[in-house]
Amino acid sequence: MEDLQHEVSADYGASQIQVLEGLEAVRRRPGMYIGSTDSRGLHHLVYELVDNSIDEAMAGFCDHVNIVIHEGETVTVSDNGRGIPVGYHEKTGKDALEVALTILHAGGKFGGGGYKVSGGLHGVGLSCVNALSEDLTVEVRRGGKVYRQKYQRGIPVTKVEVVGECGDETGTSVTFKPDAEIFDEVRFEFDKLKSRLRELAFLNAGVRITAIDEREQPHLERDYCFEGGIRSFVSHYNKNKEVLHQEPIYFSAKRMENGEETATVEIAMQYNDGYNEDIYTYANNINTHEGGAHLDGFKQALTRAVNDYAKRANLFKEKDGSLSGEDIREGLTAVISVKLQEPQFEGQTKTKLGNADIRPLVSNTVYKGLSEFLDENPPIGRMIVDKCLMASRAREAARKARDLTRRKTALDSTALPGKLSDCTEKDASLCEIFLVEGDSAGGSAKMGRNPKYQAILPLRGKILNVEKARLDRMLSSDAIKYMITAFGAGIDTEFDISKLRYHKIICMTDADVDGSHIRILLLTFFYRHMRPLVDEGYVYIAQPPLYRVKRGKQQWYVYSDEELDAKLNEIGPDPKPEIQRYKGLGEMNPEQLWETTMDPEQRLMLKVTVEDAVEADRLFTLLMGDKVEPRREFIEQNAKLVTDLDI
Ligand code: 0RA
Repeated sequence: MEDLQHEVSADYGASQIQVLEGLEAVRRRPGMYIGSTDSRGLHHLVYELVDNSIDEAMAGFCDHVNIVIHEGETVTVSDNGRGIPVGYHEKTGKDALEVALTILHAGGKFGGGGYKVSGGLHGVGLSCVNALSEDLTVEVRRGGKVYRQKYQRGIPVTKVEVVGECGDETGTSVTFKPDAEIFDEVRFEFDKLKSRLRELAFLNAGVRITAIDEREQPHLERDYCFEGGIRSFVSHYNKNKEVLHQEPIYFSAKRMENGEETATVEIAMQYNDGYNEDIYTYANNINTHEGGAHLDGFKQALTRAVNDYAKRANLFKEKDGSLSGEDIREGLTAVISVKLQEPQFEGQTKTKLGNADIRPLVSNTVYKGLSEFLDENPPIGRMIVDKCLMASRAREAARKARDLTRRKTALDSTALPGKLSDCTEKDASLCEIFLVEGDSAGGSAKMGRNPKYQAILPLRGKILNVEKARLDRMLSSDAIKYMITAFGAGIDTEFDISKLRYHKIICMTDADVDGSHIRILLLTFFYRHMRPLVDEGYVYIAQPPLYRVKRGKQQWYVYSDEELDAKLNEIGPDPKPEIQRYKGLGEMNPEQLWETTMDPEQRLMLKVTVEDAVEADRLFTLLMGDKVEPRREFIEQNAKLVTDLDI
């Protein structure tokens, strides 16, 4: 008896040490587990928990996930799934619940099949969030009882306790407070969470995802549930566009092996009357920005199905030959979502799906489904083929126009735009170019800059609606031509980032409505026509200060209203400081512009992410598209933003 007990506790000791080592590893190198400790990493904590609940939903046991941001920056994620198992866990001698919350890689160990964690962490999510939280409480409803356990920085501070009864309700709820020792700043952004939650609701048809921000009075609430799943997603993307057919076309298939479902694919697609190709691909709810096997399968099948149909239906004229994939994808919005057991993420940013066997599954599904759809809906089929033929002719015309501009610049190799004040440094990795709104700010920037590595290109007037314009017309916009020649890397399919002359492209616009308009235009242009700039993180947004606070000889620049309040508090009311609000860059003299916005030692800049560019693109369509109603709605809904910016 004596011996046995000794053995048990020795065993317990060993597993306890393992746990502490595991948690310590996460706390020492949080970046390895959640990417970073900035705002992005902070929000990642919420996504990790939501992903666990979504996994439970994907396994078919959960249809509601709720997220609450409480006062004091604590967050609760709860679901109505089966509840994390509780009770004695043989191997460790602890409660299974404690194991799930403290042992890395515990997630999958309970088996249960289905698709493993949708996030990138493969089951380490719960314990990572736990390790990185000052306080965490988990509550499980299961078998008629409510169980609770509390932790601090991953270490249990209570046992698993029964704290109530719940009838036949089941579910899991986790409340955590991120550790201020770990994160740069603990401040959740409801807007940031909202877009990911909505995306997850689109990707998991029928799952209701609700979110509440209790820090605001009245509380902000969102409720996302889409019975149409990715069909609704496609409709959402096309909301402000004229569509060629009312309902998105939808296909799905499952792969079964030995009676077990091992993969599913879903595709929704809809043409609009624009010229862009918008294909969003996902694997296990993760946006595969770099594409991969599912995208390849889709493109191949789409090209074959449309060409075969056009031949079958006699829609080609002799001279047409066949349609290229690019022509067929013009004006197409599609969402491809695959779920598979062991996703392989490859590529530079680990967002390219590697699983080759998913390619034929997608391509067979699309070929078969689309061929049937086109045969059964001849008017739509004809419309699609007509549009593709038009794209093909326009592409030919654009190619000719582009040849022309290329020849012009090739003949005259110093043909940098006269407006450009270039820098002297030749090593592109050290060079920056400021795209400055207006000639007067351009003048200040030119005088204030460091001419060795900072170039200035003033942009005047409207940049042109890149959404509607084809390449041939776009090239008639001076601003666009100047940017293309100044950057030196070409455009569209011929864009060659190795030729780029500046590794920082910095948008410097005023903090008002026009400024944000121009910024949206620029980002949309880069996203549409110089995509690698965005992917490689070469695009930045300058952050000029909003105010200058001055007292006697001392002065401070502040970049937001919150910062202004803080500064005024800090320096006190006596003697009364002088506050200047900058309405535009033009109000700053060259020295001020340098000090506050351009000097690499002092300035604040935002790096543009693909998500920012996608959002800019969406806003752009809204502001520039043909539809008037959504534009009015946007301006109404953002009246506060507009007035805030335009005092
Ligand atoms: C493994 C097994 C079972 C449930 C879960 C994991 C589970 C984990 C989380 C995390 C957040 N919400 C969750 N919901 C469920 C249950 C196995 C069974 O009951 O047979």
